[in-house]
Amino acid sequence: MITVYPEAHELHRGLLEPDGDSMVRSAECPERANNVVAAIRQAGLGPIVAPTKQDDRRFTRVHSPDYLSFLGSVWSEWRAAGETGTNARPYAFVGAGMRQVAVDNVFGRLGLYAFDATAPFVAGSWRAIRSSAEAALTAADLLNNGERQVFALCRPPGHHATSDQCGGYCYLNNGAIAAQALLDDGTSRVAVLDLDYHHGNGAQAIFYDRPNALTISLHADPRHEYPFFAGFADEIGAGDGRGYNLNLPLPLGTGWHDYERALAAAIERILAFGADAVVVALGLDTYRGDPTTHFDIGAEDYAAMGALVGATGLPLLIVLEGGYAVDAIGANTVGFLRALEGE
Ligand code: OKP
Ligand code: ZN
Repeated sequence: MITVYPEAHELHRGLLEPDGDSMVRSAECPERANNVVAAIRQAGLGPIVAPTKQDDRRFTRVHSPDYLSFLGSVWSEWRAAGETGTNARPYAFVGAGMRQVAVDNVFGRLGLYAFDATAPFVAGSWRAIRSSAEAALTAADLLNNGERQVFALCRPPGHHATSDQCGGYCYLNNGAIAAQALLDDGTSRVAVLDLDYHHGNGAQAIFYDRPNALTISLHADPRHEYPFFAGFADEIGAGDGRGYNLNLPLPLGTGWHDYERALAAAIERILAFGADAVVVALGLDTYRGDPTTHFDIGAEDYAAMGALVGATGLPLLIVLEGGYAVDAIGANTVGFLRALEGE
């Protein structure tokens, strides 16, 4: 299997997040991707290639042009405003009854284009964000050229990003951008299967009214977990897309036995839909050793998970999402990927 690895991810470093009364190093750190690529190399999984440069127009198939331009300029706007902090981050958001309006102040712009405070920008963020999405697009092109399974080792992750907002460590929605590229280049029906611990609200929102993109997410119940305000079972799609979004919220503490049943139901739906390709948003934060989450999936279960997904026999584009047990993320990713091929 080919891995597309955006080494520019390392420029997105020194991220901070709130913890109690302090700001601490973010769980979303460069070591995550470094450990995954090292494990893939060590396992001899296949070639590791760099992403190819991509045109903005492939991003604006999914994201608004003004949001894309914000991502590219926010760091210089931050510096031009005289801000000296290493992390540009909003403190104000558009609340109910307020106006979603373009303003000039950089904090206003940060608040307009973010739905939470966990997607900060540092000096090198934009190059990393772009490169991560380019990895997903390169993987889509490889799939279009006849590869059956391709892994986009994306960092930063993407599945929380909507058409015009960042949040939850995500900026460009790598998986949705790849899914749209597949549709644009000849795939009739694409499924996005989100296996991250957290709900894939981004692809859900982006494809909510579309019947040619089936979005499915298995995740911790939003009544107890981030992102809290999306991911409930009654979100089924709207308009022409009604029936083409499936949320499978699971209780905290869910182990492989129950996860497997939900995954089997998801796969059944994908096959009934008649998907021509599947984008898998692979989060390794379902792991029981993950310091930030509360599922009970063991290291050995990732092979079973990969085998189930691989048994669809469909072309697969896997994008990396979360996973914060830094020492285990490499082995767990390789366990999943290896099993996909039926090894
Ligand atoms: C991203 B992905 C602050 C914790 C913030 C944000 C969770 C983002 C998950 N102390 N947690 O889906 O893995
Ligand atoms: Zn997650």
